[in-house]
Amino acid sequence: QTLQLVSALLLGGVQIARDDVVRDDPTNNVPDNIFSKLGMQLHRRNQHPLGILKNAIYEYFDNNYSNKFDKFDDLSPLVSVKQNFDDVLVPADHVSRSYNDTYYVDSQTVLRCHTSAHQAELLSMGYTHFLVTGDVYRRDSIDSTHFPVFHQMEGFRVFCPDDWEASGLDATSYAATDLKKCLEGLTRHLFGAVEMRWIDTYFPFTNPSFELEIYFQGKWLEVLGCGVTEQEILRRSGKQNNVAWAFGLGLERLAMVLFDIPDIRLFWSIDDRFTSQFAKGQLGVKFKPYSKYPPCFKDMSFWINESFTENNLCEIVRAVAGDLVEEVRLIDSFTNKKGMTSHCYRIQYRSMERSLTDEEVNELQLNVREEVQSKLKVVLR
Ligand code: FA5
Ligand code: MG
Repeated sequence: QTLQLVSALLLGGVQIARDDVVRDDPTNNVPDNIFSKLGMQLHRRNQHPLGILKNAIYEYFDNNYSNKFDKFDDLSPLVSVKQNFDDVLVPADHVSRSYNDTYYVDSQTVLRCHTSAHQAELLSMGYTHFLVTGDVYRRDSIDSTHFPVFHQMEGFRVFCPDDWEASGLDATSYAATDLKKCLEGLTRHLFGAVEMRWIDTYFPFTNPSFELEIYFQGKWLEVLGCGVTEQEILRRSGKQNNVAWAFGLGLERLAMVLFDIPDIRLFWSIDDRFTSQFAKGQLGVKFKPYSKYPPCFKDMSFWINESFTENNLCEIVRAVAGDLVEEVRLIDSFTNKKGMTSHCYRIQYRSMERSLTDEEVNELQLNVREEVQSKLKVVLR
């Protein structure tokens, strides 16, 4: 087995070998196609839409806050279960902890599924205003706005009693108001006018919690989660007299809207018809699709079993077809008299760069069918 080293510099000074991340071990579910993305750090490339966006957000914070935000963008994505979940109060039985949702390197180490994994540590190091940008990893569904590796920027701001006492508001309302004002200002800085709306939601680490959605390609697209930090998180780092807000932006989602990028896979393209369209500091240049190659659809039906999950199916399709898969969609489901449930999935293949041949797609589909049968132990119909 070749030892593929990821550059030491690229992972916060930690040298990581493939054997450290991908293992044939039941406590490890990291496939090679995910390992190959580690250390790419698209968000640190000034000519890449994600780097251009990160820099534009930095600019907003630099211009609008006299109290400078400390910036981190090369913290290692390998974090402990404690950092990723416990430190941000994710309950022991929360779905996000499952092997179905998160990539585990071993039982105590994960590929971070959000940049919130760094909140508690930075807080206890004494930082009170900070931005953390990084690649995050999730087992997830497959379509044009979801990818198993994407990028987030975390923002965190701590307030002192002096900040809210003069306002006449209670601490929580003060922080929530400031948070929304900050993010609405950021949205205007990035987009000018854009249709957006706030949705109430739940996160274990904030209360109240909100999501911001932006209208894009005829749909509301969720671009960020945020809220007023749970007091317990502040208390644990000795800040029981403070209040704070936090947000987590999905950088691809914002960049899709800003640059008119229709498919999330394009961020990984090395085709210069993509890369040459973006330049340092140029925010919101509209992407001109160089062509749209025809999609190819393949359906497959099978009887599911108790352990079947859609994320597991998507993982297999990704492992076989890589970026050639555009969408995996459940198109039919029924349960027969014996209580057996059948699912029919439509797999959409399309290359961003060229036309796929029938032979090639048939081969992919054949491999998907074999893998699905042997790994998921389902009965193909
Ligand atoms: C979180 O990850 C929270 N940590 C955000 C947060 C931080 C809330 C601090 C409160 C305080 P969520 O799972 O909703 O939340 O993800 C945040 C954003 O990441 C989403 O709004 C979306 O823009 C983006 N996102 C989520 N999943 C994917 C995916 N598979 N591909 C691309 N972007 C995604
Ligand atoms: Mg969400």
